Amino acid sequence: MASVPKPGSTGPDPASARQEFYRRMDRDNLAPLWEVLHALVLPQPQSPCKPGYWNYKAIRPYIMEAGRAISAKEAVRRVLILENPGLRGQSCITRSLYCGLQLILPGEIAPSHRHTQSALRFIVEGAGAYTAVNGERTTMHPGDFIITPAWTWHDHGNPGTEPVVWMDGLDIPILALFDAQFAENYTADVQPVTRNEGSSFASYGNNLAPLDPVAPFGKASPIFSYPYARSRETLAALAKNGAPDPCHGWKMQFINPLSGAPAMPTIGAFIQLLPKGFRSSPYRSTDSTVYSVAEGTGKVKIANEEFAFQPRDTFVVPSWHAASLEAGDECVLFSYSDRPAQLALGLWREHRG
Ligand code: GTQ
Repeated sequence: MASVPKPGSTGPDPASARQEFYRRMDRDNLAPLWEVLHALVLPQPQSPCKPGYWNYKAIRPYIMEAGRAISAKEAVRRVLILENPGLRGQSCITRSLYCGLQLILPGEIAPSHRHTQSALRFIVEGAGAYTAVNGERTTMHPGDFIITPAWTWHDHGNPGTEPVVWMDGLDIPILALFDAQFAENYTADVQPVTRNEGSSFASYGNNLAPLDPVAPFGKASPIFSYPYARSRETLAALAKNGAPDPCHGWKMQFINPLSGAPAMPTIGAFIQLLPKGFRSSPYRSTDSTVYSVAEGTGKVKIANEEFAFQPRDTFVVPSWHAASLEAGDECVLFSYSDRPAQLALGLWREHRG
């Protein structure tokens, strides 16, 4: 039956006429916004990133098996990637961040390279391995927070007697988003040591700075190791003074002492103490956050999911998911997120309660 074309339509059947219109423009790499607008501009975050939890006891056998399957040198970095259950196959734990657990066995080295991605290490198990950053080595202990600023030469080695496992956090998806990746290998597997261990910390890590401080790593902190002993002592002192924050307990961020800014420009890192029996108020923020449990047992509720955690476990809280923490005994949690990047762009939001 012939019908009078309606205003704005191009034929008798508006729906099929539109489909035909879309097919024609599709050949010229065009698409109609009105078909996808609702999915492009959302009233609030609707991340495909899901809550995730990795029990260290359960996954440790795979990490040790990786130690038998390939050498650190052959692998370059012998790492099991923690993939977000909602983002499988994309090598990421959130949409903006990568997370992996790296193993280095006694006597091994992981060869020197540099890249424009920034990296952090949080030591999960074992001591005695080192990471070298632009000519200075730092020895790893459980709970240490170590950074590898963008474009710094870095290699890892284990002259000690026990396997060492650490969490790697990198901004790989951010660099991919901007198509701004560069990387190169050093001319030797192990870079030369040019400064004594502890020199960076002596220059910048004791509330003192040289009279003409240079920023050796640009926007990133000139301290590349933040020892756990210091962080832990600070948290213990804070907990003797005043009440814990209802959402976070006592929570601090790792900073660049030259600027007061976060230790790296794209990735923020935090450490918090929850007193025994603490139950937090729900909290949400736009920075999806990865947690590693340094001490204590407890529970985290993320939207409708609940996970019990113990030391060395990892969990991830996606953007704008309400999270509540419950401490069985006293807990120390390390965490990292893309908060500095969001803050720099004026995007970061939080909501308490
Ligand atoms: O140590 O340089 O987990 O380049 C992934 C990529 C670690 C590293 C990772 C890397 C590194």
